[in-house]
Amino acid sequence: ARATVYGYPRQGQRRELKQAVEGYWKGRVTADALRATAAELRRGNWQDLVDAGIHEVPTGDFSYYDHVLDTSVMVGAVPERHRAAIEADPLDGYFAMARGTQDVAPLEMTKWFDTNYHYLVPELGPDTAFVADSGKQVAELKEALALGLTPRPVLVGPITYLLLSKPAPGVAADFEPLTLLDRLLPVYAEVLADLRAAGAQWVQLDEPALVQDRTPAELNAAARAYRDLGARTDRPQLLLASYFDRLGDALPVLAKAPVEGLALDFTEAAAGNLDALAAVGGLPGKRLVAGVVNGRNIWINDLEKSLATLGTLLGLADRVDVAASCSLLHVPLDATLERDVDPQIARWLAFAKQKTTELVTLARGLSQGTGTITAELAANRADLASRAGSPITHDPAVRARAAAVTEAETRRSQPYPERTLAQRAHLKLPLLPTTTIGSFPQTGELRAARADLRAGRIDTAGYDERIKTEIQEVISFQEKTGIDVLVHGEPERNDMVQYFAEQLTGYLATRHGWVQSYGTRHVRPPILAGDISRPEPMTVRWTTYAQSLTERPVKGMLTGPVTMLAWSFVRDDQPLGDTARQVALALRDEVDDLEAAGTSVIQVDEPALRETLPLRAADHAAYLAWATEAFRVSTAGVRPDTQIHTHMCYAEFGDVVQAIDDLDADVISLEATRSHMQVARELAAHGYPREAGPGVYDIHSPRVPSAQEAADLLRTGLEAIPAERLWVNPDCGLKTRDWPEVQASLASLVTAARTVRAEL
Ligand code: THG
Ligand code: ZN
Repeated sequence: ARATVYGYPRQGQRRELKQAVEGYWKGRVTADALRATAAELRRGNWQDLVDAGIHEVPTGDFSYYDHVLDTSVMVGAVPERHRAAIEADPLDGYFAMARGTQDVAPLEMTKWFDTNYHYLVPELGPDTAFVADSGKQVAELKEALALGLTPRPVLVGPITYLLLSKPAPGVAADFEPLTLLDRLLPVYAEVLADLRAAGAQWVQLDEPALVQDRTPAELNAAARAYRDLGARTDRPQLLLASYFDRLGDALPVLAKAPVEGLALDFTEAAAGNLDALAAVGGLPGKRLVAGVVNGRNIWINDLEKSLATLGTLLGLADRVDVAASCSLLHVPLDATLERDVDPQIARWLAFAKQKTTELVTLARGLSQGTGTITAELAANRADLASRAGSPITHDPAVRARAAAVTEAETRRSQPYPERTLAQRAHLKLPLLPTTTIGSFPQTGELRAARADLRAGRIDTAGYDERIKTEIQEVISFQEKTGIDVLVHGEPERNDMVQYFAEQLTGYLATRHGWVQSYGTRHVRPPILAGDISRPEPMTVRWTTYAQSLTERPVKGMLTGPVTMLAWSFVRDDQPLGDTARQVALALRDEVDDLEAAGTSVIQVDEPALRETLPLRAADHAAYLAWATEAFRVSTAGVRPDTQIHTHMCYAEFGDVVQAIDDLDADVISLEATRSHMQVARELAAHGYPREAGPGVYDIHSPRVPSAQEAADLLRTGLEAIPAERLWVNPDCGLKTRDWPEVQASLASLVTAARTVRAEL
């Protein structure tokens, strides 16, 4: 048995790739310097892997921006509008597809399965003509060979590639990219032949789309694809990789495919794969790569448990290798860089480097006997015991409170029809009230103030003064513009999850724990390590300060429990629902404190509710039950006349409309501008009974909407939602926009609301 990985973080220890790519965009870094930085990062990663004892290293997993975009280039799926740019300069054309230019729109971006990584969606149509371009794959393979390594190129498989694609603009919406399979397979065959000619022994084809619910036709397509590719003689050995969930009905299909190896996820997320593999009689004659180390969380592995799983698997295949469940792209690079983390807790953490070491240890234990890893096993046992027995993971007060939550505490004291009357009497808002989602532009001065505070150039009092000045400006601007429900603008927050994580006991922040979100953008997810409690109020001070400046209601702004979990690394030693409930109770105290301090409108954002939906429909109901209950636990403690808002960012609500209803929020704001109020119609079709603010200002674009456009959107909204229940707001927060755009756009929004009010 040997250890291997499917992919590694690309950005470098100090995010060198981000600096180089963004420098190239700004003209400060030449193309040659960018290429040199990239080659050096790849070399460094391979060296780390080899030094750790990995035998076969991944190649082609590197990317300047996104590996799905790289696949589009590899198969020649370049949209018409980007073709000229690619022909003029392949690198600039590549970035044009990723980011757009003055004249052409980029590809759309969406989440890679249920991770926080975003890929660029291929655009295909009946006229798409694929052409093989194996240049990048072959070049990286040769780079690794020249270093004397044993490379295994990693490709997005053809089925996953097509299933992640969408109809190009102008192509019928019901066009199915999978119908292009016969055209795509020869292109993959050509790339495989090129890789073999260049010296590849094995190629990994990633097919994570097969862990989602698939129709028999889709499974047939997968069977056909691998019969075709498998039958070609001019190819390396093929390793078909799946991860993120169980394969289900796809498992027998892949087990029968004429390929030489299969990689399966054997972590808890994919429970069922082990039994299913045994049920099909294993993989006689094949190589099995066993993903026993979780590749997407940051906890140390239970080595003995993994060895037990691996021991079972030994009987089911010719050769068993050890891997992480998925690419290590989804975890930060190195836990030893986190010098601020309590040394006690640091022992529980494993980032990409530490996971690699775990894999090598497991492979040694499996092939040479556990006697060769006794020291590692003893240390691992001690670290696991330290975590299991720690007061950090077991706070009796938090546990007792979570266990004692009653059904009544998960429900508002009155139903919405009664609450809305009380809220109207209390808030006295006009019809079609205007509001914003919460954040205002995060200016250079604000970031500088935070940097000054961190560096000790200003003290807390000096920082607080800067925040107060900003809040005064934001409040006075909203009053002048004529907004009805104000916000304080969140100048004190860096990130909507990190800000709360820093103030909750049980959470820890990292300093270098960057994970790629999309392109050159990264997040540092906080680590939800223990039982969660709130030592003191987190937002009350700034909200009440803002309220003291105005007669109009100021909204309290919180991040909801589901989003707090979704954008963190969560503990794996208890059900997610239990963790969500602890966070919900901490937030409930904050909500109650805001109310007691005189806040009449409180918004609890849940942008991640939809994105955390499990990959398989069979798992949806259980997730939505705990997720919606956690939201209600956090918000249900308030009086009937206190108005609870929530906000979600993404446009596709189809599968969660009932869950949105189950949140029982009084008002929900949603992204709707680009889809021309589609969500308003979806909510209406569902019979959504409460208030909603489908956005009328697209904050993802620097474009300022006219009052006329915003009014037209409102009139469209009114066709679905009655005036008594319709709010007027932007699609999302304003923190990424500049002040001049925000001023002009909110003026349009208020004018539109006044115009349409006058028509009622
Ligand atoms: N917070 C957290 N997770 C998230 C989001 C968030 N995941 C999903 C979504 N929002 C991701 N979107 C972004 C948007 C912008 C950036 C990253 C992810 C970004 N990052 C800066 C960069 O890489 O330059 C770094 C920001 C920083 O210094 O903290 O711009 O909102 N937790
Ligand atoms: Zn949003």
